[in-house]
Amino acid sequence: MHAWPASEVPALPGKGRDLRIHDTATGGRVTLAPGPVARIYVCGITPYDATHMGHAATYNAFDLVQRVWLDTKRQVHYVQNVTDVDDPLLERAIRDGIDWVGLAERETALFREDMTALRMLPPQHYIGAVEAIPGIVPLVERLRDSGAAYELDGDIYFSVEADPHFGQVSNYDTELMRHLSAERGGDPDRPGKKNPLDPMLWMAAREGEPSWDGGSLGPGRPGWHIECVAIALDHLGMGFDVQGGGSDLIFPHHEMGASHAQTLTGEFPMAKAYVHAGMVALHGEKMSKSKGNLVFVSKLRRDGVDPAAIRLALLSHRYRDDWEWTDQVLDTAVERLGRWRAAVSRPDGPSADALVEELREALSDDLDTPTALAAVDRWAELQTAEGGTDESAPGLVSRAVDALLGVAL
Ligand code: 5CA
Ligand code: ZN
Repeated sequence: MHAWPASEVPALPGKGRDLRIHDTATGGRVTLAPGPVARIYVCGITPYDATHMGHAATYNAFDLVQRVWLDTKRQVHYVQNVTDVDDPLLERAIRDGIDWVGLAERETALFREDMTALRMLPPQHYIGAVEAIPGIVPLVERLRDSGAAYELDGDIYFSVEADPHFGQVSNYDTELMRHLSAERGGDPDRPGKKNPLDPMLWMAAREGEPSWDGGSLGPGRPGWHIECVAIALDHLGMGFDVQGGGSDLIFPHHEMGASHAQTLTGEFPMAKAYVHAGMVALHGEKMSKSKGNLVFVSKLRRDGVDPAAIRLALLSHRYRDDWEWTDQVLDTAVERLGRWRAAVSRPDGPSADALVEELREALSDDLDTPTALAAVDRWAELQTAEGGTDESAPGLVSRAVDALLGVAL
């Protein structure tokens, strides 16, 4: 699939700092020091509804990770998927009486537009589940042939016991795993499974549902976790730097994905850090397509809200925190954007060299965006109150805010 156009990332004077980020697997901070090419996989959307603020907040977090790396003069190799066939997508298409392929294409197109408007850097490889099927089939065959997977009435399940490191991404206890598995696409109560937690790798063709040639697996479609693993291993290989997504993907998705990859390769770990963004809520409940309590990026854009203000609203919260979307959050961002734009539109101002270093320090400190915004606020305040004589300062602030925060002033 094609991704979306990249906005330019201005180069800043000096050099950025290495990223210290919270890793779910170890429960602590890790300092990421990738080679010249940093590798990141971020789980993409299931395209059955438009991009909401929760999605945008999660993609914002991983966009910042890349901006920190780019500021250290590294290249970034970024891969993202689109879950363009899965139960919720098929269910929505049936509910609305529309073709599931058309639904996925329409919502993916809208997602690209939203990401472009928000100045999110595009992945180099943007891969749909459907187009990944030819690569998924041999992986499932290998797992089955090595005894790490088994058949149940034509479906193929992964055996979690095959991975000695199973459980080391989420560190959840069995009871919680079972509960979350039932809630998030698993089937812990299906009779005949070796372990209730075992996830499906290949679902045999069902009446009335799309299916593909699965070679020795028979016709069917892939499970959710193996989709991301096949794409990640194909384009990044093992031991990549960051596996990213929202905290609702910690279990089962990222736990199972890591186990699939580790069992397939015999290497550990799949990723150097498992990074998870908090959940954005609306009216006290997690924003989710299935609940329908949503604020869409595209709707705000249609209402004339500047995408830079939407982005500033996302940045006003620390990525790991759960937070609530309110009109106030957006109003504050609109007002802040106005102040910042007024401040950089003057021909000179107070020196911004220290501000660039403050931004770098804040972002490298587990993406501390509230501290970063406060630093720009202080420069803008000084500019308004006292001004300054540095002719390069307003331009440098614009470039730094663009390069490090993705906000065009
Ligand atoms: N296609 C799968 C991943 S392979 C999926 O989870 N799709 S999704 O459309 O449901 O979510 C896309 C991304 O947005 C995921 O990283 C998910 O964790 C994140 N996300 C979903 N809802 C929220 C929310 N309310 N707040 C923050 N992030 C969210
Ligand atoms: Zn995924």
